[in-house]
Amino acid sequence: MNTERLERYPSIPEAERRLAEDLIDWRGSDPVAAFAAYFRERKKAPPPATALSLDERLARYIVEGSRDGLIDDLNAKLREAAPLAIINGPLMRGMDEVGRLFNDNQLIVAEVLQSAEAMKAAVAHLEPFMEKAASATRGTIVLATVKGDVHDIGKNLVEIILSNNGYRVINLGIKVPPEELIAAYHTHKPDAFGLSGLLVKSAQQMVVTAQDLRVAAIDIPLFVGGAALTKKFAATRIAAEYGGLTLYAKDAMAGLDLANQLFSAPTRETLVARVRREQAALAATTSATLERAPAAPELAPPRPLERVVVPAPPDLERHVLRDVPLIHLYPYLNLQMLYGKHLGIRGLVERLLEAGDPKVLEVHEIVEELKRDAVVRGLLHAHGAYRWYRARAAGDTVALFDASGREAATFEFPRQKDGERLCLADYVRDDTDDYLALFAVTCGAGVRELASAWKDQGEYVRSHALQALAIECAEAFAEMLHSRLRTLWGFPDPPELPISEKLKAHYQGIRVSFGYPACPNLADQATLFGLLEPETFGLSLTEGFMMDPEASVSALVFHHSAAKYFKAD
Ligand code: B1M
Repeated sequence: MNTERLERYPSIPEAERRLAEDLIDWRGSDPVAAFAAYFRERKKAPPPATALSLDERLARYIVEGSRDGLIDDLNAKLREAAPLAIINGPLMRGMDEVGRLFNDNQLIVAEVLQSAEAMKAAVAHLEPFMEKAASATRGTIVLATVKGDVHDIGKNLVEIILSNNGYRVINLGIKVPPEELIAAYHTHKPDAFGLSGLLVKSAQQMVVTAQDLRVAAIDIPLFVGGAALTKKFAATRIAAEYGGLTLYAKDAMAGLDLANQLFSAPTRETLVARVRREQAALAATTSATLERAPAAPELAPPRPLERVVVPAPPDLERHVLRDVPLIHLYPYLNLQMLYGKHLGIRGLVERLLEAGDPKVLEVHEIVEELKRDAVVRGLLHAHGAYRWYRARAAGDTVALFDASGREAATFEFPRQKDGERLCLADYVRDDTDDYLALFAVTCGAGVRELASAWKDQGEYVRSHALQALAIECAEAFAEMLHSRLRTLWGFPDPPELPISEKLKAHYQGIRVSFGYPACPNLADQATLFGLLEPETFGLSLTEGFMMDPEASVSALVFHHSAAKYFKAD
């Protein structure tokens, strides 16, 4: 099926959309009859390209992410306009329309990337005709993932979106220390910085970076984004340390929208005033909350948990799994994350797939092809290690002992300040030997390099989808391995339990990862790495306790039947 021929949702007439949705959601007295009657009569009438002006056709190629006829029409346009006028004219109008349709929930991330591919192809065709001096930039932005962080997928999406909307983007990559940013400032004279990071620790590194940039007397606008970053943190912690304007962007398109407002004179002042006003308000509420912070409540004693029978693991050896077949991981893929969070499908993915929703089928086609390629061409490699340790709790601490009985490590876990006052140590016996399993898995080997190569070749959809597939394969590997450990540990899931229920954690025991709310101390990753030595299969830890490559997961596995997921703070 050539997805490029699929008509774009926005260009389907309103009446036809309603008839189709009535059918899918079974609305109205007889949606089938209504649908059939209409289409029996209707002549397919999207405005044929010939009915459109040359400029309208050029903009539509971008909106539809189609390159069919694009080059011919560009050559026709070159006979009447300069390359720069074409880029800043119909082509950029197309990208602006893409931004509007995305914000109006009519286009998804995957489609925006297809439009960016068409834009890249168009600009690449026009470049040879442009005077060397001619440049089409709305502004220059230096983009980087902060020191200690290897987060790439978010930053790369930002680069693709900005660079195909008229911005010159200098992508410094990952683990970028402040001094390198300062050097890039003097080299490239950018109009703004864009900092990215995945973890809370990276948000804290953004504060340090902002301080260092101010000391270096740099005050160009500073965009910040990242999964664990919040608008409040950006306002009260980063902006407070930076001399220039700090702008929080929740996603790439929000980043584009802010940049467009910032770099065009009519909207700049309004934006700056609005951002400063919002940040002042956030800072005010934060300090008020701090002043009002109630005195710590009298802590109720934690409710002792039932002492369960300790299941014995098969051994205490270190197990290394190399090149686990991807087809063993694929059934554990969380499609809601892969198709929804990463590729932009809005709604329940499983249900939309069953209903044959055209957009989800388009994404399904892309993902299925990539999954096949990953197996056939060895694009992804799944490696991991796991090991059980004898364990014993003491208060909020759990000590691990190796096979010779020597203490191998201790973990101190936070206890909830109120409510059930839970602590992970409660799930380990303190009166007799118990066991804990640890593992670390990765599917990221070579992904950054390959995704970057595809991105540079303008294959944006496959580049982003590859990083997303690697990430979700790492999560799938964790899910599959956890299931296998339960079986080996003697409490297998009921054979009839579907994977979809496992993805909802409907099994005995829990799997927690350092950095998550029950065990937020990321530095414990170093202890885990000391025990499992994942470096032997190419998985290392940065100075920020982030795992490199990016598509990696580490975890502790508890067997206690009363164990549940909770927030410690
Ligand atoms: Co995990 N993870 N994760 N994770 N993960 C978080 C971030 C977490 C908040 C979950 C939680 O606690 N509930 C938590 C961090 C908490 C903390 O900091 N302490 C967490 C943790 C702890 C971890 C691990 C440490 C767990 C472990 O294994 N021990 C581990 C670390 C991995 C490593 O070290 N390599 C880990 C692993 C992973 C996966 C690999 C499985 C996976 C991918 C991570 C990734 O994206 N690289 C993952 C995921 C998917 C998440 C969540 C669920 C989603 C993150 C996401 O959306 N990524 C996240 C929880 C959550 O946020 N709901 C969580 C997709 C990416 C495209 O979005 O990075 O936000 P994002 O980038 C966006 C915007 O931020 C913005 O635009 C981008 C594109 O739209 N933006 C900018 C970013 N930079 C910008 C710069 C700009 C403008 C806009 O400049 C102009």
